[in-house]
Amino acid sequence: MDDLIMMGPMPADLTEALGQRFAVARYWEAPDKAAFLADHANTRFMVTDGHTGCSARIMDALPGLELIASYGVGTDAIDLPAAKARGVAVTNTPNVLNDAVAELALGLMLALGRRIVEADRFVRDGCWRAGNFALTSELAGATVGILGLGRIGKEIASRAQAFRMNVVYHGRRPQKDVPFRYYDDLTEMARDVEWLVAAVPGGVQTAGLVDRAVLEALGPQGAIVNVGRGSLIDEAALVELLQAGKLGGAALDVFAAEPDVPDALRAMDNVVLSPHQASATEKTRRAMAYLVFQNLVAGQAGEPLLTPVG
Ligand code: NAP
Ligand code: 8YV
Repeated sequence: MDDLIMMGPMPADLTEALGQRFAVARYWEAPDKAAFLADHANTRFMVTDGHTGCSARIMDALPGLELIASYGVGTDAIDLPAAKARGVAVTNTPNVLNDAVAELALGLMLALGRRIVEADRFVRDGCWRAGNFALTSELAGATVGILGLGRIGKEIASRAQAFRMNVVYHGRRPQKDVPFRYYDDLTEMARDVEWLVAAVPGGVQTAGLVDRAVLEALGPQGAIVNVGRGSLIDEAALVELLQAGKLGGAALDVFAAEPDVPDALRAMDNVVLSPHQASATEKTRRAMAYLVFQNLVAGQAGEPLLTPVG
């Protein structure tokens, strides 16, 4: 049996399937990481996820490594240049999670705009008898700016259209055959929209893309939704502007230092918080697990990988 390093816990069905095909070694459980890596230096296969990734340092300790299969589409936690330089292939799980992530993005928008979380608390706490809940705002007729009109961004856009929203977008370049207005300047787009939904990858290139100027441009009537990565947003500026009433609201599935979420965000009613669960439905996680497995099987057999990165 080939060895396989599992960097962190994986779903039970994937763990079981991998266990039937590989001798699985569990990195996260090893008390002495250096000794673990030395013991498995010739391992050819690794499974990791979007949080744990794989650093160049770990790759250096595993000269036999051939394939890193990641359970997730975002690869910002994997040092891709290091993998390329060492001839290590990387796979991820694109497309199979688009629906689930787009659904959560719309769910967060509805929750924030219609104040669904607060309204639930209002009823549970017995406040209703004392008077009606505050008026809220609807999505229909509002403009949403998609930051990152990629696989997931496009699914968010089509759902926003179904809600009768006007869709615009920003990316590094305009796309052909897309019926939405393109903004080459993110701050300018933020000024023109009520909703800004971020669905771009994390990593150094996008760190702090949603900066103070973008959030200020969004303004007191605007709201930010983030299903991309926490690193995209200047979180300190976000907190400060929300507290000062200079930004209308935020609905966040991802955070700069998750699972730690700033107390200030947890204290605000105009903030909806979600524990990085956009892809976490039974159906989607099964499909992601299957793709990870298929990539590893292909790699083991020397066949073309199903979803190589780059
Ligand atoms: P994708 O198809 O590659 O789309 C990414 C989009 O971001 C592209 O349209 C790209 O457009 C744009 N983009 C990239 N760099 C940019 C930059 N510097 N400035 C502006 N736009 C930029 O990726 P995807 O499959 O939709 O996934 C997107 C991300 O969602 C993932 O990388 C991951 O971080 C996140 N995600 C989160 C969850 C969750 O659980 N919350 C689940 C899945 C994915 P241009 O190339 O035209 O710039
Ligand atoms: C997962 C994600 O939460 O695909 C991604 O990029 O962020 C999510 O689908 C993660 O990769 C699983 O750990």
